[in-house]
Amino acid sequence: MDRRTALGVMSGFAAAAAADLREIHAQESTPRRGRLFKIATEEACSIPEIAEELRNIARTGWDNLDVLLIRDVYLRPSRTTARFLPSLLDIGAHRIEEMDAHGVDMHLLSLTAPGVQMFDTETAVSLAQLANDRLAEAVSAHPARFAALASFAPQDPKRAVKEMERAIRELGMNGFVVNSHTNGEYLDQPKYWPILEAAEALDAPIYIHPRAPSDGMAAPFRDYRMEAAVWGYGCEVGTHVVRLMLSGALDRFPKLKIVIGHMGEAIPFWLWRLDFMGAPGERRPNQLKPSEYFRRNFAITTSGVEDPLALRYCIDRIGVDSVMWAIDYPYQPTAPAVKFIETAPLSDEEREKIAHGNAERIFRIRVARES
Ligand code: 1DF
Ligand code: MN
Repeated sequence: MDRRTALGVMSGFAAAAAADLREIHAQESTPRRGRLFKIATEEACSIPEIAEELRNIARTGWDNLDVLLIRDVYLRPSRTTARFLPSLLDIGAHRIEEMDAHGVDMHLLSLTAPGVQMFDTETAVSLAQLANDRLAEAVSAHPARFAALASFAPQDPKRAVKEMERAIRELGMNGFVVNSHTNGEYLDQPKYWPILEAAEALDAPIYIHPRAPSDGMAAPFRDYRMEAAVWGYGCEVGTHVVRLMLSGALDRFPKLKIVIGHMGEAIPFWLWRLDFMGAPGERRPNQLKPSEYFRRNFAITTSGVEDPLALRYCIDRIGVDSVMWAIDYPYQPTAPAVKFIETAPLSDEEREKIAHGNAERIFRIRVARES
């Protein structure tokens, strides 16, 4: 019996004394009573066929920043990266054991960065389909534990739309993942609008997940491994989001929902200045203020930012209904992410929304809670 049911049953007793009610309210304001249901929303996985293609890319001399991490994970794993590939490839028993060990109810799975976006068009189209089929299989094998985002190949927007429709309508997937730029291009460009239009029409969110900065802004990120999660990923996705807002692309797709990780990739912190400098005017086509797009079209996840001050700031800035919990498995450890959502200074209502309620609504995840 979960807490809500328990309270419901209790409130049915006409004789419930005022003292008992005070007791219940006192419990409500303490951080934890019943178990917190948790849906982690940026959880990476892969399939052997894609790992093999990435290994091929790692063997080339391609001077692209993503190749650095691809080499570390797929070709020459180090002590710190060795566990990534086996964890990514497991979309079954071992992952669920790990979830159980930490009290994580569900993973919203997504194909790990850079997805299919570094492949030639034909390879990208067919591997996106294959990955979607495999993820859908994993979900139907464990519907209480997994939900999944679909991949598509932005390299071919027309076939991307076809795959997006198949993924939602036939495979029942929960939205899409795109790993930021594709060959240095961003989704605000009109050639990609069919993708934005399809996501809006399907009422399915696009998760813009990081990859390393595109070639055009790569140079300062080439030292100290700055291209990766330490700084480059956030600059890349933050830039993508600012482009979407200032281009006015979102004026055409007012209902489009975009999700970004890492506590909003610093965008919430920038909203005041973005509004001051980027308000509608003569310089650019946006009809709304950046903060208006951000509140209307975006939601964020906590993936890998376990900072209670940043969390409180984001809730106050963009509203608690737009914040979701994530681990970023297997790149980030599960235990601290769980501890964070269970102990962060939040009201009960905020905690329930961030831990699972918002994800259920935004990604249309149907949960099978055991009682
Ligand atoms: C890393 C981080 C790798 C994230 C990821 O996928 C990733 C990393 C290749 O630190 O190596 O998704 N992340 O989202 O922060
Ligand atoms: Mn990630």
